[in-house]
Amino acid sequence: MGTLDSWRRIFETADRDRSGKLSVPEVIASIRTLGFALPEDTMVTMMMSYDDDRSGQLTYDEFIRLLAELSALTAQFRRFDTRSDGTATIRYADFLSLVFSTKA
Ligand SMILES: [Ca+2]
Repeated sequence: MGTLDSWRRIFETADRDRSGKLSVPEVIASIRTLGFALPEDTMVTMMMSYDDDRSGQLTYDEFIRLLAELSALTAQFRRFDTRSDGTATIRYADFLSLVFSTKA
């Protein structure tokens, strides 16, 4: 995932009702469209952690920060998911390094 332009396009595509914010179903549909195969409750948990004003919806900035961290964490996880089966064995120290390295 790359330029601000493409992120703007992803947001506008996700914002089906053109409200300027993304609801839970809009976020879930968008993340799935981007190729992340995640259970709904996982996506809701991720979404809520970026919903800074507790509005139940994500602004553009909140959504982009969520996508950036999701992409970064996924890339890090894949280094440990050596069989590409969605599971990994990871040492505690490596786990902490992984999580903290994506906080920008
Ligand atoms: Ca919307």
